[in-house]
Amino acid sequence: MTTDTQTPADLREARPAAAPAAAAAAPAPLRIVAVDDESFQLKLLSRQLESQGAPGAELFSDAALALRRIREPGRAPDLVCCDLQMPTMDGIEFVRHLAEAGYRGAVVLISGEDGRILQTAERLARSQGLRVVGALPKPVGAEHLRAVLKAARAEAAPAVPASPTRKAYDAEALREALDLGHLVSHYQPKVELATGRLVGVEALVRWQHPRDGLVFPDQFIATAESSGLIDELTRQLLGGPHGVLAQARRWQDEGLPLQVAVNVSMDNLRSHGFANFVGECVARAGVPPSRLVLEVTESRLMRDPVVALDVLTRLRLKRVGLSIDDFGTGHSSLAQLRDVPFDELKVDRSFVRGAHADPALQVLLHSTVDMARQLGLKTVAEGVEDTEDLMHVRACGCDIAQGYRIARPMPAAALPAWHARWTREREGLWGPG
Ligand code: G
Ligand code: G
Ligand code: MN
Repeated sequence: MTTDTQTPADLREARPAAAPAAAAAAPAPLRIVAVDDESFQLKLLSRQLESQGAPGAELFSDAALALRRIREPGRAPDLVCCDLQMPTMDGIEFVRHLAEAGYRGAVVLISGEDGRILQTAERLARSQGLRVVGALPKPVGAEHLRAVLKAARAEAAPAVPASPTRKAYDAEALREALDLGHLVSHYQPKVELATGRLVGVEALVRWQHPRDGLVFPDQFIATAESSGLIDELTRQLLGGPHGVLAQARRWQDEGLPLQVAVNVSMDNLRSHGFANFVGECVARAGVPPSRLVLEVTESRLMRDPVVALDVLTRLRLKRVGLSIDDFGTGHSSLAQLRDVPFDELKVDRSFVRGAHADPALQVLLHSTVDMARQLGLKTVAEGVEDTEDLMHVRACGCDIAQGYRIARPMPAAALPAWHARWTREREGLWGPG
């Protein structure tokens, strides 16, 4: 019915904002600004850049002067390299000013400090919207620098205008979408790390907007919560004729008994009726209750923790799975683990991505998995984006993995073709069997 049914699933899930910049035809010379209080280091860096095909960097030993240069209208550089340890204005402060100035180019952080500081600085810069293409320890290696320049060139290439269709939708539009059945679930596979086998999916809501195309939940879930529509949204997605449980039943009939996970909002847990509703839906679908997992994030302050706890505990008594989502981000706290009878823990993707190369993340991941095991919880690593991370979460003893390396969320109809491809790929990664 809608126009995007012809679009391949993978393209549909490639969000506008995440679309990679088109490859530049002929690489234009990069305009580079480098900042370091030590002039020797500056010259060294400048020479290294030159030998990597990026000559003519403008060098500043004073961060304030560099900022003034960067702010010059119409002359923004493509790449800013900055040292963290500087006496008058340190790199953290410099980066904050860069973000405030609306600088849109690439950033490279350089430091002789220990790796944790560099990584924290990198996260800090990213969280302010800067495009960090590298964080390099001193002395800067040629290999590192080459990779960083490549990334900076990709960033500098004429980009697709950022996220053309991002906007927030009001309650009225959402109400209509619910009535018209425009909200659908896409499904992201979850694979068992011991074998690589597909064991479940997470349902993620999408709005098939007749005019704007595929709209993602960050553009309407908050509205659904604040306008009281979240209950109806969840009920429709879970128990509706095209809902997640009906789909679980279809998979079961096809010999694929997949566990289905559904995200619930704290607002769903404010009425005692929710546990009964879920119980009825599961019974009507004709799947065992343990086939369903509800993922809970404490996205807002629990308004009535007693009711939420009552609902969650009754769901567990009915054998519905409960998962603590985005674990480690502060929304999900140890107190919740203490109080709620969860049986699955989803490690937030910020502890997963790049963990194979980050000793601090490794410690956090290992100890989270260890704690979960002692509490009898399964662990799911979210946000597994590359093979290194996949192998790393497997080595860490996580039970299940989910992420773009395995598959992006997709319509149910696309799952069989993906599954066939994955079965072949799995042999390569896990061996036959
Ligand atoms: O792909 P992604 O953009 O789907 O999801 C973004 C966020 O939206 C995630 O944090 C996810 O938990 C949340 N989300 C996705 N689907 C639903 C849903 O059906 N209900 C609720 N409450 N949140 C959802
Ligand atoms: O908060 P929750 O865990 O429900 O959110 C799931 C979100 O994570 C969805 O928006 C989903 O599209 C997204 N997601 C799934 N896999 C990956 C991944 O490998 N990398 C990133 N960056 N996001 C992912
Ligand atoms: Mn989730």
